[in-house]
Amino acid sequence: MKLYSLPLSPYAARVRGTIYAKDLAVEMILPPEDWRTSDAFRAVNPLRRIPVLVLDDGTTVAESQVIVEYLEDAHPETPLRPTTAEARARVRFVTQVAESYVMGALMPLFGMFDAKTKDAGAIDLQLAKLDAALANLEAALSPKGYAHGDRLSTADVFLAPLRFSLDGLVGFSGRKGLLDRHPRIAGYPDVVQTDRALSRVWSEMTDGLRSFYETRASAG
Ligand SMILES: N[C@@H](CCC(=O)N[C@@H](CS)C(=O)NCC(=O)O)C(=O)O
Repeated sequence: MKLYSLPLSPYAARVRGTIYAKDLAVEMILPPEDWRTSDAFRAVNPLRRIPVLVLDDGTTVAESQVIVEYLEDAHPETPLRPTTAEARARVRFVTQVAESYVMGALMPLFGMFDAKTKDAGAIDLQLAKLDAALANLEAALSPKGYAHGDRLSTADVFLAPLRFSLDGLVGFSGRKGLLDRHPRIAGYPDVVQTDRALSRVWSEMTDGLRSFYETRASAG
């Protein structure tokens, strides 16, 4: 298998976390330079988004949540879903809050803070939306340790890249108090550092962020 991946993409990072946790042999590949516009990449993923998993027979699987679920179905030997239906529902609830509400509020903020003319009112509204989403995520997390219970689950492979991106926003925007009301989310990097798969993803995203800033600096 091959994975079209970008080091800093929180979506690709979820899939890499799943692959590392399961010790799967997957070659990581960068998309072609013109992936956003090329017809060749559109043939790989009509949505023209990263990540995309390419199976050994050439079949492609796109969208990070779909890929994580596919890997879980196809490679259940190291399960990242708990065993009971109730526990699975709780894990899926964490991933749903993280994806639909937190990521939905977080990602536009990078563009808003990066804009030449910043709209302070719109930024404050979006930050309030993010804070409300973070409060919901905070309430959904286990009091300590992994996102759900005491072992790695699909919720963690979503949460670790999300948590990295939150640090990224703090660095990018200078809003240092972003996580003050959310101690479980704030402390989650300690859990990441104890886990082989999550810490590897965190380190790759750190390298990706460094390259991002270097490229920006050299572009002036
Ligand atoms: N819902 C998609 C989102 C993936 C996504 O938006 N990836 C970004 C890279 S981080 C992308 O491909 N953006 C398109 C672009 O930059 O043109 C998923 O979960 O895989």
